[in-house]
Amino acid sequence: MEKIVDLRSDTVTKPSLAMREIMAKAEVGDDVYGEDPTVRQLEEMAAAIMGKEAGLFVVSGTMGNQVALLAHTSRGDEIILEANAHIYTYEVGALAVLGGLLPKLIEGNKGKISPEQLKKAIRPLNIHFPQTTLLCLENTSNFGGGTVISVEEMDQLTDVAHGYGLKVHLDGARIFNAAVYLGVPVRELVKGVDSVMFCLAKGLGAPVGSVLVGSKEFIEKARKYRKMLGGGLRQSGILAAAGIYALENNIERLAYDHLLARKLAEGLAELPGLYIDLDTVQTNILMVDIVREDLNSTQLVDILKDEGVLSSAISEKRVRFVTHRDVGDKDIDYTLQVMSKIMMAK
Ligand code: TLP
Repeated sequence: MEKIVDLRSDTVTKPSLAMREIMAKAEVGDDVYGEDPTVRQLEEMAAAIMGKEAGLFVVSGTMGNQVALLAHTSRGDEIILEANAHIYTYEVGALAVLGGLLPKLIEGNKGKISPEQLKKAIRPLNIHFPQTTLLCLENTSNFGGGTVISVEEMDQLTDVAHGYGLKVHLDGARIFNAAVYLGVPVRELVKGVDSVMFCLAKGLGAPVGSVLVGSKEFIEKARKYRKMLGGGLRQSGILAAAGIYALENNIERLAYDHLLARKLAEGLAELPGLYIDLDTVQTNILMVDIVREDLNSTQLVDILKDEGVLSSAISEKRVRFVTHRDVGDKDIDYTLQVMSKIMMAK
């Protein structure tokens, strides 16, 4: 197999030569002693970009989200999430195992909940009830299909949550995709939330890492939880350097990933046996539903793999394609050609 087009996730991107060179030269120290200047630089840079007081470098999005939950809540609290939120569905039940938290799920529309739904989900004070203390948002929504929550919608939701005394954590794994789609500075989009986790190792192309940002007090607490979870790293400036490079060089290109996802979506929407809600194709994620009795997602993923195209089965009939900096226009043409061959065959 000479050709591989890997559309499983934007996590598969490999660091470029320029990024590797910067990593090799990074100034480092022991970060548990607070002595790694490159990690400190990344944390300060991330906080400034997001308009928050402080930042914390973590190894993964999952770790960033989970230390945020620990730092915001107490055991037995209830937290509100959209039903398909990554924090609930894809983080190995950590919110229950580590945090002792109860999830209150709201069925959203394309990954988004409304302020009215939120108001209804917040528990009133009552001796029998757990206390609702945190709202988690996800922008873009992964399982919503890369859908974006606008600045106005973010503001409305955070206003309601704060009005009831809740804190708000944003799973912003792909927040830069949202900001690029909306054409707004990312700090504008996250101004109402108390904490943001964003990933460097997805569309931004770094090999490892996420950053959690928030108030100084919150980040101090989170730093302690990160240590507890085994995330106190040593000469991690090597990794942080890749993150700095990614923030300086790789944000604007996300627009091209969005363009390619759109092209793929429009091409696939023409084929028989597939359904795509084109309204959801806003950023770099594309959810495709198979509307044919004789084909399920695992089979389609396997057939595609034989042709050198990698994708992910999300549910019985749903396949996910994600564009990123290691795929180009020709790869999308090839994918469309292969998909057309598969769907036309009978
Ligand atoms: N998402 C991965 C998989 O876990 C599904 C992917 O390929 O999309 N929040 C969101 C919204 C995410 O999409 C992810 C990863 C995470 C958090 C967790 O990040 P990592 O994988 O770094 O722990």
